[in-house]
Amino acid sequence: MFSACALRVSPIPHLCDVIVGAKSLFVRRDFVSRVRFAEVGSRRGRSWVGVRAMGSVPADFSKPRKVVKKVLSQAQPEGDGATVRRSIGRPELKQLDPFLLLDYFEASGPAGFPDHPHRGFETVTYMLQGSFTHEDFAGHKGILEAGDVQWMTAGRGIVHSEMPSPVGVQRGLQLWVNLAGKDKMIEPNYQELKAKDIPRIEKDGVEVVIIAGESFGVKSPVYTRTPTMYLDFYLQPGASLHQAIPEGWNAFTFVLKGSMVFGKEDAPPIGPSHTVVLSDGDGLSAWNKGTEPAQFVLVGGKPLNEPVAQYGPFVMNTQAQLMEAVRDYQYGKNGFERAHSWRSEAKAQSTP
Ligand code: FJE
Ligand code: FE
Repeated sequence: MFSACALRVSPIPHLCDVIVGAKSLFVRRDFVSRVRFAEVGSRRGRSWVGVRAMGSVPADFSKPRKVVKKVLSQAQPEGDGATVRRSIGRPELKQLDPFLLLDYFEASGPAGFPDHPHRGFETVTYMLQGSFTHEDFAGHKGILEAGDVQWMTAGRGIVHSEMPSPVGVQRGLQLWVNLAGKDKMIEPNYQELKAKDIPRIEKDGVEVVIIAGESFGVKSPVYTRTPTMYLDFYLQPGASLHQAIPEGWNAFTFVLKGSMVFGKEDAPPIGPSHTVVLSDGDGLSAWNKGTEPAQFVLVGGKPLNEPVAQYGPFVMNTQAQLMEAVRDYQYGKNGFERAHSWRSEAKAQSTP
């Protein structure tokens, strides 16, 4: 009963013309991206056109994003006995404004990131497996479990300890999002979300965890001072997706499991631990053409277009501000007042 239809991009923005035989109708372009068949009929003398949506037809992004760079991350030691696969932040991917770093971390046994400072940016920690204890010099502490997110705005200064549980295997991602100059010296702040508070949508073989931004019409409750999107996608073999990404934002993907095809259907598949930097455009199409389920994160953000002066965990705009940050930390000033009288419980336990 359903018959193949022709599509014509209409001169009316956001609409497409679906043509079936001699009849046609206008539908929203984002809907048309999934139209495969339409139907024409008549009832009580009135004719009508019906369309059927399908999940696997390439989206009609007017400017689809493509792969412009592909980089493999090897495991490297970091912190105290932990291992990271560094995506953004490695020499070939020094900065992708507003992102400074993405580490996929793995730890088993006693390992972690003991007492250290931050100023001028945000750290976003997303646990994939196991659990992780954190505590800071202002008395804020807690445990992150699989699926939980901690969105920490370091602002003018945080000193903290981040210690994966010594029991079992801990895996997760830590993203560093830069702050605009006007926000670098704000009071520190935490947004902590348990897995159950983070929207998770499943549709047509695609599951997405919406850490920040919007997907499938659902928004994350996280406030991103630097406009950011952060999505964790799971695709069954044969599944595909079309995700809008604001034009002008920088965006990249990092593959965690399986293999993914990005940008165009005949592009080569990308395997685990690869970072893919995307060209500009209005959206990303992605396909799992493999035989295993695939997982990848998609991260995008509005560039700050400001100079970046970085010395390890201090990220400012100028060299002078950077030297001030190091001095403030050394002398316990301007937000680092408690830096030296404080020692984490984790550290106190391991060094009497
Ligand atoms: C840091 C070295 C570090 N990646 N992934 C120098 F290891 C760190 C640091 C981390 C980190 C922490 C977690 Cl929980 C996960 C990470 C680096 O803490 F901040 C500096 N400056
Ligand atoms: Fe830290």
